[in-house]
Amino acid sequence: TVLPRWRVFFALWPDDDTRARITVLADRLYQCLDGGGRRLRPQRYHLTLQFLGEHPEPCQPLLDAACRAATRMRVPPFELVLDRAGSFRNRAAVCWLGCSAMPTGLQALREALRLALARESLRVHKDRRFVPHLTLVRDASQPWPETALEEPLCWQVRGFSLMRSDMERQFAYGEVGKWTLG
Ligand code: 2AM
Repeated sequence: TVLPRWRVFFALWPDDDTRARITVLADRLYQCLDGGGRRLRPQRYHLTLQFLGEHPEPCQPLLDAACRAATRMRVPPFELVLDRAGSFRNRAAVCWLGCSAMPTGLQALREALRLALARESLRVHKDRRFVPHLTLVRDASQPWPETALEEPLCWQVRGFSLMRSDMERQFAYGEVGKWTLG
């Protein structure tokens, strides 16, 4: 048997300016909230849209079908407001930046993606309730308390990516495809 090696997922990757602003905000949160753990490097900041699960590489048919689905979609660009920080109750070691209200544009993109994937007979994972978040810390010794940010961060989302994460190489990320909204 071939063991799963790749995590496959659609995600939003911040543009350089947004990533720089997230980094400044993250540094402030690390100082205020502490809690220890491993801080993610800014190049790894992302928000997962749909998780397609763990698969043995190279899983080319899956990647091809996911690319076809993404190529067919038409969803307008939107704004994402990151206005809170916290941890999940059931995954307290993960500290993140998130949204207090579900952005309608994000909801629309997720739903369009789900439908397009279904037409390719691909199912998205539903083992986790969708809570939009951008992970900043893993393996924290203390969760971050629910925190409302005084200065919310606005992210103009203009595209999305299909990614794979190599579970045997420190979860190195590879971009399988990238699409522009609109
Ligand atoms: P996380 O940051 O909250 O851990 C690559 O692992 C990406 O896929 C991460 O953004 C991770 O979210 C997400 N992810 C991993 N397993 C998942 C699952 N079962 N359901 C949804 N997202 C998942």
